[in-house]
Formats: sequence, C-alpha cells, structure tokens
Amino acid sequence: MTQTDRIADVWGTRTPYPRDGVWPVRVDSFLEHDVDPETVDWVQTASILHSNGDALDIAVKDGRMVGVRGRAQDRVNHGRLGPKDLFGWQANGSRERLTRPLVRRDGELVEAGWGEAMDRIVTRTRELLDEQGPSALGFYTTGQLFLEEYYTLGVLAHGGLGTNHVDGNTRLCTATAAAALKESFGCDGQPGSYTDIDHADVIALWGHNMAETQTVLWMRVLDRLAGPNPPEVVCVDPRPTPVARAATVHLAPRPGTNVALMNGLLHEIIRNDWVDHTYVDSHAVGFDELAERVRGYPPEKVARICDVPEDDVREAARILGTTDRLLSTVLQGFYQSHQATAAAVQVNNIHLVRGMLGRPGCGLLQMNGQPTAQNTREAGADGDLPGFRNWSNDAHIADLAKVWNVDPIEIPHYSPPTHVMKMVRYAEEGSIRMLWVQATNPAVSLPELARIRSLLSQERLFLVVQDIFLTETAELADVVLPAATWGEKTGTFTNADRTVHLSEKAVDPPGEARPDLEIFLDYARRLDLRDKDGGPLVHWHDPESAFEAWKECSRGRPCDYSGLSYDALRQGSGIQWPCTEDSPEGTERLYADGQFFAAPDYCESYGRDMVTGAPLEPTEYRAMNPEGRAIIKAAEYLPPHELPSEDFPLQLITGRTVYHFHTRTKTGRVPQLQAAAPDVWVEISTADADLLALTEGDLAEITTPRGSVRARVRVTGIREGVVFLPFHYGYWDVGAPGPDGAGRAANELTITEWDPASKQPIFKTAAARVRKIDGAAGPPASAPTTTASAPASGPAAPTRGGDAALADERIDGGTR
Ligand SMILES: Nc1nc2c(c(=O)[nH]1)N[C@H]1C(S)=C(S)[C@@H](COP(=O)(O)OP(=O)(O)OC[C@H]3O[C@@H](n4cnc5c(=O)[nH]c(N)nc54)[C@H](O)[C@@H]3O)O[C@H]1N2
Ligand SMILES: Nc1nc2c(c(=O)[nH]1)N[C@H]1C(S)=C(S)[C@@H](COP(=O)(O)OP(=O)(O)OC[C@H]3O[C@@H](n4cnc5c(=O)[nH]c(N)nc54)[C@H](O)[C@@H]3O)O[C@H]1N2
Ligand SMILES: [Mo]
Repeated sequence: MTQTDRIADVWGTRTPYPRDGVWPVRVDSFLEHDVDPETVDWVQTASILHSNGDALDIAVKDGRMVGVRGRAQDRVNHGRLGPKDLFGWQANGSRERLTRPLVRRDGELVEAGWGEAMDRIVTRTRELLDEQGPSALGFYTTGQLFLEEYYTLGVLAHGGLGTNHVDGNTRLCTATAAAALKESFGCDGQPGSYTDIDHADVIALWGHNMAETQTVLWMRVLDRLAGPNPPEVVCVDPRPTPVARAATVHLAPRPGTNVALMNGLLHEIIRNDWVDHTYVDSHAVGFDELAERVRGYPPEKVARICDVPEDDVREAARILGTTDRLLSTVLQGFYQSHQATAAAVQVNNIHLVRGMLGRPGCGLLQMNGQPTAQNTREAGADGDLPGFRNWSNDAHIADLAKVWNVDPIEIPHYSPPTHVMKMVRYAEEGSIRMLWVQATNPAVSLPELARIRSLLSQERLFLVVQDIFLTETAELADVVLPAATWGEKTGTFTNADRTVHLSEKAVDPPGEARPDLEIFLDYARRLDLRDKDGGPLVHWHDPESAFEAWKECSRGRPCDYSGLSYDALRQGSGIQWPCTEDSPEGTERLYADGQFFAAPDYCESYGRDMVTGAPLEPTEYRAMNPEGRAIIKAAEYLPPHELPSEDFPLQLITGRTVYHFHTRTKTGRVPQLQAAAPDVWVEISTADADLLALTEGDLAEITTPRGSVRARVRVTGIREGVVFLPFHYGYWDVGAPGPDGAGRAANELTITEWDPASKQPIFKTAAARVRKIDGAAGPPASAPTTTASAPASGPAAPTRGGDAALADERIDGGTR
C-alpha cells in the first residue's frame, strides 16, 4: 500500500503491461482521516463526474459518506480512481445543499413545502395546456441523471404531454457523437471498447484531452506506454495537453480547421492505397465520392489552412495508414465547432476505409462527456426517441406507441424534437412559456450569457429549476426543487463504451430533497397522465420497476437491455449493452461481423446534409443504402463563422481542467479540488504574450463581440494566435459580474451558433482580443501546473495537494 498526493500526481503509480496483456489491478481509495476501512459499509456505484464509468464503492459510517474505493473487479477501471472520483463525493455533504423547495413570492425566492411547489408547477402546466397546448412547455434536462429518470421524463413529456420541446445539455456535450454515429452507421452506439487500449498499436485522440477529462482511461494508455511494445499516439489539439506531450505526432491546428486536416489525412491514406478494399467493397457505400473529394486536400494545402508542418501531416497519415490496430477517441475539440459532425465523420471514415472496426485494438469511440449522457440519448430525453427509434419512420412511432399504449398521433413526430438552442429562442420569443430545467446550469454553460440571463429572467417565462444547489440558474427560477443525487438514490447509467453500472443508494438525502425520479413520478401522478385504456401512463413506482419498463422499450433495438437486471449488475462489474437472454454477458464490440444497424427499416436516422443540416428523405436513404451498409460521407472544409480580424486578432477556445467539473457546483465545494484551481485564468502563447507585453500573473481582459472577461495570465505552449479560458468559473461563489461589466465566465464571450447537423453549439472558436489591465501585475496565475496549463517558463508554484490529498494505492501483482 502506498500513499500518493493525487492532486500533485494526477494519474498515480504506473503499472506497465504489454500489448494483449491484462491491465493490472490498482485499487485507489480515499477515506476521511481516522476512519478504519474495516468499520464501514461499502455501497456499490460508479463515478458521475465524467463519462468514463469508473466503478467504486462508497464508504458509509453512521449514515454518512466517509470515503470511496475503486472496484478491482470492474472492467472499466480495475480499481483506479481519478482526482474527482477520489475527492468529489465530499460535495454531497456540503452545508449549501438545497433542502427545501423554494417558490418566488413578491419577487423573492422563499422556502415552501413540496405540496405548494408541485402545485404551482402543475397549475401552470394545466393553464398553458388549455391556453396554448403542449408547445408552451419545454424540458431541458441533462447528462447527469439516471436512465430510469430519463425514461420517465421521455414518456411523460413525449407520450403524456405531447410536447416536442425536450432536450438535454447533452446537446452542448456530445450531440455530435450521436450525430456522427448516425451519419456513418445509421445509428447511435459506440463501436469500440475500452479494452481496445490493451490491443492497439496506434491510439489517435482527436480534440480529446483524455489525460484531464477521462483520467482513468488515460492511466490505461500510460500503462501501455510504459510497457513493452507501446502504442504510438497521435494527438490533434492546439494546446500542449498531457496527451500532446505523450504523442508520437502532435498536430496543433488552427481552431476550426479539423475537416481540412482530416481530408488531408484521408488524402494521404487513399493516395498511398492504405485502403482495405475488401472491407470497403463488402461493408460500405460512398467510397468513390470520398476519394474524389479528398483529392483536393494535398498535405501542402492542408498545412497552409491548419498552419501545421506539412511533414507532420504525412507522418500522421503514415502512422494511421499502416497500422493494423487503430483506436480512435473523439471529443470536444471536434464536437464544439462549426463543422462538428463533418469532422467527426471523417474519423469514422478513416476506420471504415482501413477496415479498423470490430476487432481487438480496432476501436472507435465517439466519446461522451457526461456520466449518463448515453442514457439521455437512449431513453429519448434529448431530442431522440427511446431505443434509438427513428422519428421519421412511421413504423417506429407505431411501435413506440404500442410500448406506451398510446395512440401514435399522441407522439409528436411532425419534425425532429426541438434542440435547446431553438428552445431558448422560443423562450426569448415567448412561445415556450414554461421551461423546466433539471441538473444543468444554463446561466453558466450556454453560449452568450448576457442573452441567456436576460431571457431566463423574463417575467412571462415560468422557470422551474431542479438542482442540488442554488445555482446561477436557480436564482432566476420561479420554483426551485431540491434534488437528491448520486449516493442518495438508486439507478443505472451507461458510460462511453456501453458499460452499464448500477448505482445504489448509500445515505439519505439532506432535508426534504427528493430523487429526481420521485419528482417526475409525482408530476405524472398529479397530472393524472393516462394511456389509451385509461390506465396510468407511467405505471412504475421506483427505480427497479422503471428499469424493467425500460428493458421492454429497448427490446429488439440496438441498445437492448433486456438481458440485464439489477441483480445481474450487483454481481460485481458493469455489463455492456446490447445484453439479451442470448448474450447475458453483454457485447464487447459492435459491428464485429461488419453488419450495421443501418438497414432502412431499422436505422435510427436517415442522415442529414452536413452543410445545411436538412434531414434526408426516407426514399433518398433507401436508394443510397438499400442493404444497410456503413456510409462513407465526404465533406468539404468551410472556414469558421467568426474569423480573426483587425479588432479581434486572436482565436478564443474554451474547455476544462482536470480538477473541476463544469460549473463547479460540486468540485468548487471540495477543498482539495478547489484549492488546486481556485480562480479563472487565461492561457496565451509566448509569442502573443510578448507582443501584448503580458507576463505570468498579469490581469488581462479578454473581449469578443459578445462581452469581456477578466483573468490572470498564464503563458503556456499553446499555439500562437490562440487563447484558452476554462469555462468552470461562474458567479455563485464570487457574486455577479462587476460594475465594469467584465465577467468571469467564459460563456460571456461565446457565440450563438451551432453545427448544422448535430446542433451542438460552437464553444471552441470565437474571434477575440486581449489587453493588459494597467497596473494590475499580481502573483502568478492560479492555473494548475500539472496539466495543459503548465507554464512555458516562469515563476508559477507547482500544484500540490499536500496531506489533505493523500490517497491510498494498492497494486495487486498483475491480475484482477
Ligand atoms: N476534469 C474534467 N473532466 C471532465 C469534465 C470536466 O468538466 N472536468 N467534463 C466531462 C464532459 S461533460 C465532457 S464533454 C468531457 C470533455 O472532454 P474534452 O473534450 O477532452 O475536454 P475540453 O477541454 O472541452 O476539450 C478538449 C480539447 O479540445 C481542444 N480544442 C479546442 N479547439 C480545437 C480545435 O479546433 N481542434 C482540435 N482538434 N482541438 C481543439 C482544446 O485545446 C482541449 O484541450 O470531459 C468530461 N470529463
Ligand atoms: N464555453 C464552454 N461552455 C461549455 C462547454 C465548454 O467546453 N466550453 N462544455 C459544454 C458541455 S460539454 C457540458 S456537458 C455543459 C455542462 O454544463 P452544465 O450542465 O450546466 O454544468 P454542471 O455544472 O454539470 O451542471 C449540472 C447541474 O446539476 C446539478 N446536479 C448534480 N447532480 C444532480 C442530481 O442528481 N439531480 C439534480 N436535479 N441536479 C443535480 C449540479 O448542482 C449543477 O448545477 O457545458 C457546456 N458548456
Ligand atoms: Mo459535456
């Protein structure tokens, strides 16, 4: 047993292993001081501070959480935990938790009983249904609740109320993952498995800072890199992330040029004939068009557009083109941009033209970000229909209506469900008049915050916020519902490689806080939602019965859960869907046999035009892909919407640091994590800093056409012309933006625009300028030194956690 400062040493001790070997077990744990692990109860769950699905047990003593320990037997983490997993649970016990409902009375939020709070919501719902109909009602949910909760919400909103305005913050997060999978494979569902890391010879990370955002997955990569026959790593990211530092080739393109780069790589792969023609001929359509399209992207041209060395493009293409085992992961550097789907689809294309799917080491992970985002999509709470049913296929609507026992016309499908950027537009215009926000904090996380704050504060909008803290969004609400959360309620969720975990209740929620599921069930009951025979529409009453209902809904669909049960999930480890009576152990890789979920009658989507976003007609799809093969879709590069100009000469990108989760409602209340990254900073290159006479610790103002933010300067190895702001810092702990109007939240600066196919907003390219605030030289920025924000040079104090961050590591010799 060793003790490690897991703030200073984010990834812990290496346990090297060879290709095709078994990743050794390392059990990480962190308990409150003086707690003897022999005297606690251990309750099974998995992490909800990212999409990795790290399995862990919560230590419970005297009805309180007192620590966590990784689950050695779990397929995802073999016992390991990241810093947020180790320390994050302490937020549950914060004194600032919401414990009673709040209602707005004479302009003020005041405490109320559940009866009064729910009564207000139900009364308003009924009034609006009478006056305007279901189009007055909008639901904006999350990627952080449980499967059972999303399914219940989907049923009551789509099937009961009949509104089409249901989306999740998954739209901001990984809508593009779903969209790219639908474009290429006709359906959502990650083809790959985390075990592909054990077998891969090349691992390519496309706009994904895995080291900071899926720390345990990165430990697996680091352990391969430290072992015999390590994989080569290709990294595409404008910042010097820990991934970039470990890479064989690091391409740091200009933000917003991913499609040009991908076309250049495909150009080289096709020109050198590194193509698996047998695979392509028997399993895909569209190759000729791709070959034609990428002919216009020779490396010299791509190097110019992306501003990367021409030889690096060739070298990356050679690595990708000559390996037999390629694993790719894709995330926000690709997803949060103007050609998000087009870029992510080109990663799929590399795997298709090279036949790198469905075999060990040949994985493709269009990653998720949030812990339960996969379930938002599966269960139909995010602008999809449950079970990956196709909203433009009448037979699928009829089938769903049968499962729900409602008339098909009760399920709105006249157009695709409304995406959140459109929902806020409708709220702004006044046609959405009640918006119910659950487990998301749009007043910090949506683009262009001045606009968002103003439209959420309108008198005519009835805003309901269901959260565990009084967030920036909750402060604007008419009714605030206090939720119970992870560790205080039971349910299941699914990670980015389709692994389903059960999360059991460990302790009681604080005060009168209630599980989100109970809140939805109560709402459905009060509205007396009925099926077509007059029975209750929502006929389940607790997590397990909700799960059983969901299993029936998923039966026969790609995300088939019918072979799973709470009991099976209690047996020790997560299980990957599809899981049926015939495959009770789950399914490691999709498409192992080159068969896709893409048949016209079965597929989730007929696809979209990636430039306009227009949905394809069923007849068009049938003509293009009658046999349901994979679809190779080419795309032309288009420049970003907002390019640097004389006034705004730089490009702003935004994103994450390892120690915080999103708007910090939880990690900001955890001492070890908050101390590691206490305040906002801005990353700038040495060359740009020189030009602007900025040095480490200077106070700078970052301005875009939307607003400005003040932050301390950190000079890093970020590419020239680009500045980076973490988006974690809102206002709950520091008060509203100052009188000078300059804020702290990165989204004061971002633009109201989205990718045409996935509708995911563009958080990663805006034209910006930076100036020094005179006379404000201060101490070094409080940015971490252990991460992508490491200083290029200069005086920053190393990030350490000290005694408070000592966690145990137990390495068990080589097997699990
Ligand atoms: N520590 C931590 N972990 C998390 C989260 C968290 O908040 N904190 N959130 C979780 C969630 S919900 C998500 S969605 C994931 C996100 O995980 P990531 O996608 O890994 O995180 P980001 O920092 O948003 O973006 C990744 C990288 O994109 C790069 N990038 C910016 N613009 C471009 C571009 O034009 N091209 C390319 N190729 N790269 C670009 C940035 O430099 C950044 O390093 O993390 C999950 N895990
Ligand atoms: N500029 C910029 N903006 C971004 C991004 C970026 O990279 N750059 N990334 C985007 C991405 S990928 C994401 S995922 C979003 C995240 O944005 P948000 O979803 O707004 O971020 P969170 O802080 O995770 O908000 C979740 C809320 O749910 C509450 N909560 C936690 N658990 C529970 C629960 O069990 N029940 C209930 N009812 N509430 C709960 C938390 O207190 C918190 O207020 O931000 C997006 N915005
Ligand atoms: Mo996300």
